[in-house]
Amino acid sequence: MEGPANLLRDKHVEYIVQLGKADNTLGFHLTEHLRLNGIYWAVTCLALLKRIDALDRQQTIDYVYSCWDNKLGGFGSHPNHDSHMLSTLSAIQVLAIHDAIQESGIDTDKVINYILSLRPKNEGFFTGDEWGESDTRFTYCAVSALSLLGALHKLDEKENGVAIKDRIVDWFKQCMNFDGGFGNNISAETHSGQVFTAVAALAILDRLDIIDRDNLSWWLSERQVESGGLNGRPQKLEDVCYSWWVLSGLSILHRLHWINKEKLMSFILSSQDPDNGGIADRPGDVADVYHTLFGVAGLSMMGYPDLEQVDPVYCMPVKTIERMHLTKSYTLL
Ligand code: GRG
Repeated sequence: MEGPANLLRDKHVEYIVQLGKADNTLGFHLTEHLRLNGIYWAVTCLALLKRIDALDRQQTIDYVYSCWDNKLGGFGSHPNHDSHMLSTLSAIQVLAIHDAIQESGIDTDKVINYILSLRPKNEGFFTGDEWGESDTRFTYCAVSALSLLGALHKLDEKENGVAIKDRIVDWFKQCMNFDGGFGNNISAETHSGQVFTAVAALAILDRLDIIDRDNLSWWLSERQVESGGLNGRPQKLEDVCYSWWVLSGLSILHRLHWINKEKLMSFILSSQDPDNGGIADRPGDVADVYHTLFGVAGLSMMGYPDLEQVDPVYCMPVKTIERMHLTKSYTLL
């Protein structure tokens, strides 16, 4: 495979920093709805590259605060955008990485209540916003954000005699397929992105017992194709982002060694842009910050030298999760 043999750290840092400065481009304005997610991908990636200082800490915290709706309690992806579960988790993650949840000035009780308000009565799933779409992604976001906010005990509360936590576990059980994996809803096809959300949420809830580890890990390890890259489901193209969605699940299930690490590392490194920095979905494509984070996070899980270790449950630096005393069981290479 052609392409750089080593991680182009400085190029990736420069690439991420210049993204924040390109605010006079059409692309910048067209991606407002993803801005807070983008900041989470950028900050986490810089932290894993040990260069978190490349983006100004105070400016980042102020921007996150400006996305907070102090009436509703959630975060939109940009100031004056509607609150959403995805941007709310990204906001909390960025603040947590900067150890700034308290310092930011947000009222965490309001955020917790916003998240809890997105679970329909007597259900075990959370919606993305008030319009009611359900997806395992949003349930993971709720569980992860509540845990980062120290509010997981809220899920012990009972509703009609059943603890909310048990309803969530039961819902994931219903989303489980014959191959051991999970789709985005009940009866939906297994997809490795959704597998991450289920495995990581169940890890946070200490309920991995409902998973058949060998069956699911077999399905996950079958995602590696000839090029060394991983796909998200059978018969699909390989993509660098699955280096995160697949490896995180294998790591939490203690089966990370079921992947050919050398071939996957080489696939990720070949997907770097040697001129302008950043990592693309596959070699020769255009780089973006999403694939840059998940490529670097994959390398970190596989023990690439001189990277911060990434926590496979939260997709945040291990040292942040250890500081918050939230570490779960997993293996890294
Ligand atoms: C904190 C890491 C983190 C995540 C928050 C947003 C979220 C929770 C999880 C997303 C999980 C997910 C569904 C990831 C997959 C995204 C993806 C690349 C989807 C592509 O789907 P298709 O059908 O592509 O377009 P394939 O590769 O299947 O052809």
